[in-house]
Amino acid sequence: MKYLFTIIIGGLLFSACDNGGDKNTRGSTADTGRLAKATDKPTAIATHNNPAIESEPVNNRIVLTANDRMQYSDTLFKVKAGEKISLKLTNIGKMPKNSMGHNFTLLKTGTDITKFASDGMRFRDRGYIPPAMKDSVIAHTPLVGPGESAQITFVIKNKGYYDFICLFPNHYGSMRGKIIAE
Ligand SMILES: [Cu+2]
Repeated sequence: MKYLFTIIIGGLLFSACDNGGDKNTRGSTADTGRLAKATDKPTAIATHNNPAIESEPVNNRIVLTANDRMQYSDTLFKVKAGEKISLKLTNIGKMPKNSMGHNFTLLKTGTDITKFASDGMRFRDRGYIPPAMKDSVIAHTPLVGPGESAQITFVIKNKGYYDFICLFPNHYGSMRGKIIAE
């Protein structure tokens, strides 16, 4: 079923962008491999009558893996706002950390993802988080190399749609997803 969700979301992203969205960035969606233009607009999947979103279970324990093909294992999570969320990210790849490290970075609604990720590339020693935009981060893990895991806990105070990305340089095009807090 997750594949189906991703395909539906990918399709929505694609059509949302065709109507004048951000045409500057594009990447392959994580699971389908089809090309989709990236957007930082929350409207991309913010359709409350979308059956994929409706049927996604609410779970504040997130388990995520990342692989050598720049993919997360899942790109849509639904959580309860105002309650503790635990997230475990495991890098199941084999490539060295300095060429294929991964992290999870959850951003506040309205953050310019393209600017955040491209500015962040210059700040390797800060985990690729651009200092001028660090207030846009709700939570993040450190970068994890092959076989490594990182576990964090955080709270999303307000209901809404939130983007998460991998901050390793040039990964955010395909390594991105949504957390819906309700
Ligand atoms: Cu990555």
